[in-house]
Amino acid sequence: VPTYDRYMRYAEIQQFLQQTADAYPHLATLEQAGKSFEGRDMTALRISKNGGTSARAIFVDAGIHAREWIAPPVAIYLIQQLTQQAEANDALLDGLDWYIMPLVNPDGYEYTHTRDRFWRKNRSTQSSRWCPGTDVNRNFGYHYKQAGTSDYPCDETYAGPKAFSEPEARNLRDYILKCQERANGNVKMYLTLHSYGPMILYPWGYDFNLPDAPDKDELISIANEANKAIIRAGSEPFVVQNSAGLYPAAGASDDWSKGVANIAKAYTIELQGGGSNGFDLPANRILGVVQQLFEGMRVFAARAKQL
Ligand code: 0X9
Ligand code: ZN
Repeated sequence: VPTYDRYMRYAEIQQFLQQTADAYPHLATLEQAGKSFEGRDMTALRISKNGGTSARAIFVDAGIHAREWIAPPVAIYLIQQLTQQAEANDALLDGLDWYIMPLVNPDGYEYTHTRDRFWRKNRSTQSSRWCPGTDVNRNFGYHYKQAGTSDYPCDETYAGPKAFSEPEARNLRDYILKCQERANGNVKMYLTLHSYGPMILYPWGYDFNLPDAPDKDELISIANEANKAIIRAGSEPFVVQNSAGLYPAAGASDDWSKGVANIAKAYTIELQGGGSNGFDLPANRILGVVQQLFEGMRVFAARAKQL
């Protein structure tokens, strides 16, 4: 049973995923996407009523950035709702498969619990032993390093020595592609959970002055509808905007998912901020946020089915 009155550690999250797969074998399958730089498992759950053969699928991940602690609980609550409350939430499971990876960057996440609460990157030492860490969300191979990234290992947005140099980015890439292949291209939505906003960002984000995505209106309409449901659940409004409007940043997982993995609707959800610098939302806010976001998930699910 996960807890929402404090932030769980990596081992507890792993245990929850394993226990869910054990308790709901007809619904949830544990999938290993590979290991992080320091050797931790990158674990996902496939949640499906049909053994992964539903008409459409959604991919959700969280924890690309280590310090954004509110993101993994949103993915975990979603998993809990889809399994423990499968009947009540049948609308989210009927004709729809879910691939959910709640902690993409376990090394960085553990480091934020033990050493530095505001660490962002992974813990890779391939480029520098003095300044470890590459920004996993600058390491994807789509318009790599075109804008908003750094060549200096000591920087927070260091893009790494080359595209997909980091095991976390590589494993996430390979796992998304594997899901997309098994689903015959029917993974239609990618939601990557970050903080802090609240914002819902849609592509593209890899440079200044980019052309609009061809499906911009539909991207916005889906995000607006999800936003309404989240607000109705008691949240302050999310700002729906183009991700380059926040700031241009290339090599992020959202643009790659849309541009390369063929996932039509890709969003970076910047969850509610709090605490002294925005990334430290007090633990007594977790439950409210995960419940509010789940109301948005209902909308993303319904719209994904129509794509
Ligand atoms: O900078 C990022 O990676 C994301 N913001 S965060 O504060 N969570 O670090 C925004 C990424 C938006 N997507 C693209 N620019 N492609
Ligand atoms: Zn982030």
